[in-house]
Amino acid sequence: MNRKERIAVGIVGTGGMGTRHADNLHHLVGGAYVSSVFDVDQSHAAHASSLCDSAEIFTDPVALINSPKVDAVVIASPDDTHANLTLACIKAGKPVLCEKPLATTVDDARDVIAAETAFEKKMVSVGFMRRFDPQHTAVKAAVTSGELGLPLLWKGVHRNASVPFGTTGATILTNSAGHDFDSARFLLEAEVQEVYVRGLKTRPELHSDTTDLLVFELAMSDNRMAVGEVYVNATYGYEVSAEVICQKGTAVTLQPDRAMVRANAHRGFYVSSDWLAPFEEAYVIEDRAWIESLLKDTKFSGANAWDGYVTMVVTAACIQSLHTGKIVPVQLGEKAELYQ
Ligand code: ISE
Repeated sequence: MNRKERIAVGIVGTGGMGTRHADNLHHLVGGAYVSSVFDVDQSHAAHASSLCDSAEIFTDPVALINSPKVDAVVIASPDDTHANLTLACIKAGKPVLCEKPLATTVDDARDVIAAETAFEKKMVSVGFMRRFDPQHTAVKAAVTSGELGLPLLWKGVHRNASVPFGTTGATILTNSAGHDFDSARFLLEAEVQEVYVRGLKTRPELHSDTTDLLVFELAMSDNRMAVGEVYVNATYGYEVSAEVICQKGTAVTLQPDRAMVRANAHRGFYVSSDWLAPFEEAYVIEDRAWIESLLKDTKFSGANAWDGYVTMVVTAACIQSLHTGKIVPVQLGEKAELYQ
């Protein structure tokens, strides 16, 4: 891509997440505008287009990717379409911000790594937005300051109000827990070596394949470890937190509470059910960082294809552990020069 003053972005998938990126990129990110949108549900695409000065509506995602009016692409379509669409972007020579997960199988993630390595330039960014969340980056700054001593343990909580009926443990590990695996790697600056996962169905009326409360343990490099709870039917609302326990102190994310509410003989804070709400700022910062990296042709500070691949390998090991009840080793294979 030649150096441009403004990047024309095409959005593939304009559900909640894609529309959020479209709105951010078109209105809140200098140096970018949304030129094109696609969604299988054309009414969603029309809505996103109306937010972005009538961006062109496509009926085929690959036609959008190949359009001369598109410089860079955001992929926010269903998870199992991510890898193929990312490959189409690499083939077209277009930088892509792919929502997590990069792929839903290790083989597909490996194909992306292989294609990008053959292209000999980093084209793929992955939307692990916690890396841009002010609470998470404040924890990272405290840990890397050295004041707390060596980091030892990451402890995470990830609760969703509810998920669609019948969501399996494997889907929860792929779609939700990937954020936690990436957060642990990011905050501890260590690699996952072994995983162990347990899970249960929290209500008898749920589908028999459902494992909606999961607990994982990760053994990590450099004598570090991680433990996390992922509970996707928590009912009361959406919450995420991460704490890093170090030799001499700990740092934990604070919830961005905006007001204390007094009502009904009670004093407290609202908890949103919407998972986009607590990370509103993180998504804007992420989109800005991505566009800046494209305008200046510099390294994106967020997750790359290698991080997306590693998360998928860890996820696959976790699915195996959940199903077998055993500790599963994580084997990443060789890291190509491009990602060193
Ligand atoms: C969703 O796709 C997200 O990315 C949210 O951050 C996560 O909490 C939720 O579980 C996922 O379904």
